[in-house]
Amino acid sequence: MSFAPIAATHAETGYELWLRYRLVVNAERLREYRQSLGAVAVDGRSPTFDVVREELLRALSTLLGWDLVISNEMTPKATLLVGTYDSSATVRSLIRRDELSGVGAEGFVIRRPFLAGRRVTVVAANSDIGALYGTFALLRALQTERSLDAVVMTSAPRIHRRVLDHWDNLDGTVERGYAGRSLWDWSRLPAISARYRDYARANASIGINGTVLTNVNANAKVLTPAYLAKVAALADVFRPYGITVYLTARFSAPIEIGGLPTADPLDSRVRAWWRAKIDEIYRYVPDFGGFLVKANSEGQPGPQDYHRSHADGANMLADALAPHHGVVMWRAFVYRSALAEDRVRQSYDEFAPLDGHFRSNVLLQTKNGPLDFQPREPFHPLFGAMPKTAQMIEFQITKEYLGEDSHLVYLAPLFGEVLAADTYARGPGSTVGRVIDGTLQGQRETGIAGVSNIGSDTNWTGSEFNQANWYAYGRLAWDHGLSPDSIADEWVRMSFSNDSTVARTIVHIMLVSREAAVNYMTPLGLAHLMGTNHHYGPAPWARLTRADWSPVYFHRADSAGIGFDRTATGSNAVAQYFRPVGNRYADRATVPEHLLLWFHHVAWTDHMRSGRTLWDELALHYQAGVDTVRAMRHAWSALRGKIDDERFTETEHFLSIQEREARWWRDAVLQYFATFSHQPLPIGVERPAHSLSYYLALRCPRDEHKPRCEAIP
Ligand code: GCV
Repeated sequence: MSFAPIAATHAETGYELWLRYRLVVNAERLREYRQSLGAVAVDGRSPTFDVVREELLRALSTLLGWDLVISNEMTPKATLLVGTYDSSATVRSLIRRDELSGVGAEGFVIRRPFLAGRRVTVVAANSDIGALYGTFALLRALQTERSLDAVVMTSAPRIHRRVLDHWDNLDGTVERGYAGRSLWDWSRLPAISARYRDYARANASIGINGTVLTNVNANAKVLTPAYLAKVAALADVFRPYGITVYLTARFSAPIEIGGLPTADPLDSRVRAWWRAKIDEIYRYVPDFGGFLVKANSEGQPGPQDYHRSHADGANMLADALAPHHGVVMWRAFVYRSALAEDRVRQSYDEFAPLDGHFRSNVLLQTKNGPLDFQPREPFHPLFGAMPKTAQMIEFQITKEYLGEDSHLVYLAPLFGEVLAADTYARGPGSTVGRVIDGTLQGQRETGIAGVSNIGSDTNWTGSEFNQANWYAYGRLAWDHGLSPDSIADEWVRMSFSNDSTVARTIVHIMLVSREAAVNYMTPLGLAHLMGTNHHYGPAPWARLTRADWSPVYFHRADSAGIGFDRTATGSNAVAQYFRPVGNRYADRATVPEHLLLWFHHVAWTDHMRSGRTLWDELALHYQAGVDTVRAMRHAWSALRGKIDDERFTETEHFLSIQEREARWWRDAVLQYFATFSHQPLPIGVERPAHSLSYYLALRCPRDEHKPRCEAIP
């Protein structure tokens, strides 16, 4: 062994993500790691074990500053061993069978037993992919400079399908441009770029095991042979990393590419067409995962076009996929333009009666809340309400409604809040997390989806801090009990530095950021005050022909008050929740104040729990949002010189945009609502810099790739 030269410092582009291996700084840890992990054996042969070797070589040679040699089987000198029960006799001799039996196909154990008088570190699993996940867990511990005593662990994912949904189009754009340009270079595929492998590495490192390559607003062309060859090339790259490929299925594909006159799911020609198409897909991709489908939603075709139900549509595809062990992820995001109704009721009303009608290989994929990825929503009432149906949750990692790239908003608190919410479906403790992981209602198929924020930007996600949301999604998909602060701490230490001041400062900024965004965008249960075509800046005055998409429809401000009455005197959406939850939401005395205006129309002068009037409380929340961003900016400025200039400057710039736009939100929304409330701003709220007419005239043009509004002075 010899010391490798320390890598010359180079500009930080963000490309390495959290797999940013650097020499361990803590001298005591470095000594411990060098003593204990200096000789490595990866005792197994397969493409996945090759990935384990490559990753260990890349990581340990840098973390330890070693010129490392990795042997392909156990040696007398090896102190770190990676293998499976089947691949390695040494694993079998050191790890009891029953220690592994509980971790399933993807879990792993890390142990530090004695072998011939020496302490060794063993990463063991039942499968090669489990060994890879264990390897990444060990590396995470080293990157965060934890003592080796703390790496002993037993870990298994709580949810089976942990999927990224790319809303990527075949022309290289991404739905509304949130994630920049698509990562998939369809014109060059099946030629493979190194980026695809790095994408797979990053996902495997956090346990993501599925990717839906294409937009839910689907294009049937992806199911044609020319595209299937490209899909197969990606699947080949992802396979050793345990990542399964899925596609979106356009329901009208039998007409568009199959030449049939109908796509009626009960028509025998249509069923035969899908069977043949699916058989063909499996010839290209033998381990294809299945389809994600958006049907009869926002203009997408679906079974209702033929007076068939969602179950008829999903089951038709499920039957054709079943012989290949594929699944259908059928989205529950539907709403009709029935103005008299409450849009947030519609998904439940349409799907709850279908419980028990879906095949066992259909997962109903439901957004976290009943509206559409708002900064805060109550959990979706379908969770727990369909005990005979496998239910997936869909989060949005990309920040469609949360300031896209330029606002720093760490989403783990949002994800965690929903997963920990108690549905009461089977009494107290019936959390959304337990519905999704199948333990509450006994589902065998389990899944979670995150709408990807990954594009072709060098730093993948458009901003450094958007990477944290990809990371946090993966970690929570693996274990929804993890805390947002521990995930943030890991991510910061891996991505930036183990310096405790740096870590503490950045973690703090991240942890306050989501509530800040709620406060300056939509506090106290307000929703969808964003401009209707760009979803970026404030437009509470916007009114569309499609009234159920309009801010005015959602906030219902009038001279008496503001908020959507969803109690029995209004749309009665509260009745969709299990009784203790519904009753709690229905009663002004018990509804959580952060959801107040979601469920109630409240007079401007009514008193809140603080003793303040609603108007004053609302105004102070907007001010608190601005103040928090200002404090985030201030905290960030103290990191100058403590982290690299590139990422310091990028974030400093974005935070300045965020502060300016938080003020824009506060001033535009409060001035608009003041035209109803006729109340002055309370003491403590800064006076708006511009008149309401200024904000009304501001244009936020829609740009396909990165929507941005005109700069606010
Ligand atoms: C993919 C919202 C978004 C749409 C998106 C849709 C969906 O309405 O604005 O861009 O379309 O959700 O989730 O299907």
